[in-house]
Amino acid sequence: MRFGTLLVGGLLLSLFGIAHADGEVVEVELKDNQFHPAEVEIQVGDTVRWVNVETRTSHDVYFPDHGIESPRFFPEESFEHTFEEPGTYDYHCRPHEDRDMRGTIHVQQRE
Ligand SMILES: [Cu+2]
Repeated sequence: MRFGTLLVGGLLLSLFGIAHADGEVVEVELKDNQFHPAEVEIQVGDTVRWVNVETRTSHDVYFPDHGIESPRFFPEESFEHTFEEPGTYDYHCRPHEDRDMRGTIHVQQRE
């Protein structure tokens, strides 16, 4: 059971995680005016990289409660942020807030 859990965890890490200093880098794609995935779980010290994969639309990433904001970025551009405090971080894209372009980053304390 424990071995199975470790195996699945390792597989998920190898699929979604990319080594980056002491934390992982998790990618969120900006596509069709949505964040994919909209909900992400990471650990303290991990980095989220938002990658614009649209054909022509620009977006931004704005956390109104945490003072984190990106400039507007265009297809093939990205923005990243490393989360150093545990918590729930709600964000949205300011140009597309009225289209419900939003997401949440859940940052867990590293064990
Ligand atoms: Cu947008």
